[in-house]
Amino acid sequence: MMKLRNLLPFMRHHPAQPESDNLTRRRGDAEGVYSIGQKRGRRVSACPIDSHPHTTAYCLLPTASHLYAEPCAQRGAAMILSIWTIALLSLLVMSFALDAKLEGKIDMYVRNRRHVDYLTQSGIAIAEMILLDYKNATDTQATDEQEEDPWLEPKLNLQRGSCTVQNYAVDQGKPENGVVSVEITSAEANKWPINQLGKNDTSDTIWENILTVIGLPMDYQEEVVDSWYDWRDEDRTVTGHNGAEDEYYNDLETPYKPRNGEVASVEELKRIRGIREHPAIYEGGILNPEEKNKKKQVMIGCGGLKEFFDIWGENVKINVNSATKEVLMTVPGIDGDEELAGAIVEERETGENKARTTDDRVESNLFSDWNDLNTRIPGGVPTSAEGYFSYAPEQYFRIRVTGNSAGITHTIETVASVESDTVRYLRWREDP
Ligand SMILES: [Ca+2]
Repeated sequence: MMKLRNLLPFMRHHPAQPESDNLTRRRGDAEGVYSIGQKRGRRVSACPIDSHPHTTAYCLLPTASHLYAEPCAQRGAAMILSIWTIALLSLLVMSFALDAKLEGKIDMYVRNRRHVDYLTQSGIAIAEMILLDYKNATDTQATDEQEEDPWLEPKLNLQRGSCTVQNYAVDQGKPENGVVSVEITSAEANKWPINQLGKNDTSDTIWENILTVIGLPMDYQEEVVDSWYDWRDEDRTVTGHNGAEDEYYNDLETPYKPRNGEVASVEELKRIRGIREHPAIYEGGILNPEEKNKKKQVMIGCGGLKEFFDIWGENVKINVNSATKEVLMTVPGIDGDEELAGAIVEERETGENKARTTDDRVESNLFSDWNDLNTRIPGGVPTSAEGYFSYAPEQYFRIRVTGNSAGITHTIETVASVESDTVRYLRWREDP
């Protein structure tokens, strides 16, 4: 406003004396149009009688408004300058307002984001609380006690192999302040621990069962298994006729070294001989897509090898209470018996053959031990399978925590090892 006031004097132009003596009306010009004389060495046209001046000329008309004969060009320029100034000031004010609004939004986002971070940290705390105590939870706890321990149900579920806490409001009773979800799954014994399957008879059986269950023809099997043994073992001696050590991998178009040790991820299987040429063995899908005759194409089922191996776990065991039917089929002793594996899955879900107690206690349908398993499955389970079963998760778990507040979501995915009273994180990823 100050600037605007400063400009006003310019808008009120002080006229100079019209240089009428220097102006002559040109004969023959259009009516009312005058010309400035030659004093300044140039001709400039002026406005018609009934219109306002709009050129750089002086007004020459003897009307009331022209009595002072103001220099119209100068007055117009001042007007334009003032309009521009007002516009610029307005823009400045608007930009300040926008900045303030933006900063407000950023502040709000940072606050909400921090809030969601705290929520996910609370989720991790909930996960740890469940992990450190799930083994102590018993299905004989009365329903009254269940109300006292809000985490009893997830603890009991975790004994089965996994549990979920959905949309838990950390600020009790106020979900509008944000919710957190926690998923915990056993990271061992749901699949075979790949690094423990070095060259031996048990590994031979498990590999054969897996390759048969996914539908890999016998012609391909030896190459895959022997190449795996060579990839895993520390020596450089080729196993059988179809194994692969340095010589094989050196001759590849892009050579690389075999691991000759423990793999860091199951995905490494894609690099070994026999599988690198046929990705479907790992991924599932058509083994030989180059075969145009569809009848001769071979389908690799059950999602391929990736669904049968994990890197976590020290024991060559499968959790009978949480593994999939397909994985149970690969246990030595079950040896691909789909009906038997199906019966195990059905019984652990329905508990149809489980002896019932008479009170209203929360009961699990899970198998508690070999005897329980063997007696509840019609016809029993082959004894040779006994040593390959576990009945509860032991040490490794995958945890996924998702916090959600004010439209902001934050996720933590981690693999944890639970040892007595400690949770140790082996992998930690945020917003994967
Ligand atoms: Ca080797």
